[in-house]
Amino acid sequence: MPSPNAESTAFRSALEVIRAVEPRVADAIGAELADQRESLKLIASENYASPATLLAMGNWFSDKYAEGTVGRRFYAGCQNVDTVEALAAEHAKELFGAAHAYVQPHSGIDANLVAFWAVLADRVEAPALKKAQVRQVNDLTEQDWFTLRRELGNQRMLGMSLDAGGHLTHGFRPNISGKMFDQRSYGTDPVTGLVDYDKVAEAAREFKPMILVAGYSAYPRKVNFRIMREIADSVGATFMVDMAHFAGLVAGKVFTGDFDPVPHAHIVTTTTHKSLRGPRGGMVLCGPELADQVDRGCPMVLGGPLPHVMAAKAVALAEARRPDFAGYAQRVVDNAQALAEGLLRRGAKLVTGGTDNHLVLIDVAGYGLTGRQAEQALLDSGIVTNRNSVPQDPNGAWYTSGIRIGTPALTTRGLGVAEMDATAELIHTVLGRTTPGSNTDGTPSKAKYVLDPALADKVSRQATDLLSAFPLYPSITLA
Ligand code: DSN
Repeated sequence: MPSPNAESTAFRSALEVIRAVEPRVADAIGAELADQRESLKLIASENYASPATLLAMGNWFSDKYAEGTVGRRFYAGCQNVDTVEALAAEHAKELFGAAHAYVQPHSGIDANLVAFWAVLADRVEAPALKKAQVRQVNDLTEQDWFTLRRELGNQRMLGMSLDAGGHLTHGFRPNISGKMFDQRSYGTDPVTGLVDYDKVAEAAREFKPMILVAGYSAYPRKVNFRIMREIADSVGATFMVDMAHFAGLVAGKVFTGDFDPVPHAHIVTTTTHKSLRGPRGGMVLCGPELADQVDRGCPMVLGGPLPHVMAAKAVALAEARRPDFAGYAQRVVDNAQALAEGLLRRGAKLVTGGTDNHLVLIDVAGYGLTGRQAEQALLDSGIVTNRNSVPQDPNGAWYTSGIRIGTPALTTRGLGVAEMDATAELIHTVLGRTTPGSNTDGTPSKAKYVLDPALADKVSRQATDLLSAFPLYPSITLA
């Protein structure tokens, strides 16, 4: 344990030094801590990294270029970067039981791109790949992309549809993955909201993808990766899992057996900052057969690695290997289930009727609202969430009909199932008392809403009261 005042001293000193150069930055950093302390953070993809993780990012590693891999760099003087990159990879391998870990990706999108190119490089004939690689990606027109896809053999990717909870990077057109691959999606059962493995198998048989992707950012249930691997094998697909959202539940051994992606997938990607509670960044895990291709991520796909973030990954992964991380991971799920039960008891409509992971998706059409109206009304009331599509969403991806809420951040803060019931009450109160607004010409608006400001203030105060027993970073005082 650090000495009692070490964390406060570290952050206070850092701010003092920053303030001497650009006081507005120091003020904004302080204000961010204050805002995070005061709000009920229910964004399913956010968390609170430890002081040690945060501090590991603010140092001289930021100044170092280190293209290449451990012991094989394109720059001299990388011995200390080698130390932290090797440590992060070692912790990741031990934590997840993976043969290989590549810890350089700067984000989840980067990790997925590294994985896609590794699979393409492994499976596409070398001349086609070489031809495809000679272009400057930034200059490509739609026609160029069409040609490039053709040169790559029109490789196919099958992933979960966006409105069922899949992610943009799983082959959708606004993302580069949708330009690299011909994409098709599998959805969820219209009645249960659950993945229908028979339908996935049917889609795989028809479409014959090169890559079958599992993983989600808004699906509130477990996925059976053993079955998904069998489907992939039956059509000769590479099975990839993007576990960005639930990596903390895998690390904490809440998702085991068929629900642990690592033993079942050929390649697994993740971010490190969501339920895993590390610094912002990404990571790829794989077996020895894809390791060499994955390690070419930089410069194939990535810019120079961020050694300061790899240092923080090493710290956070070391924390996740401690016994108490399993307790945190279990509480994340217990809390999500308590929140879901609290909402259901009060009459909310939830996609799939509940959760068995860290997130809950409220279908706010049950309150007569769009996701955008609900998100803003909750924000006015001190509750930070994000709007999200629901399956077959009639309001599209901008207005949406859903609110996604998640428990990793509040769980890290120490809130438990009793506070989740209180949180459900606050959410239900706000949504139940918000009504859709109108445009100036009297037509119904999908964005405007009516909420009594006095009620929003009251709920805000209740949220602050709820949080007051669970101070965020209690060891740190900045003033
Ligand atoms: N933006 C992340 C999320 O909120 O789920 C996924 O990329």
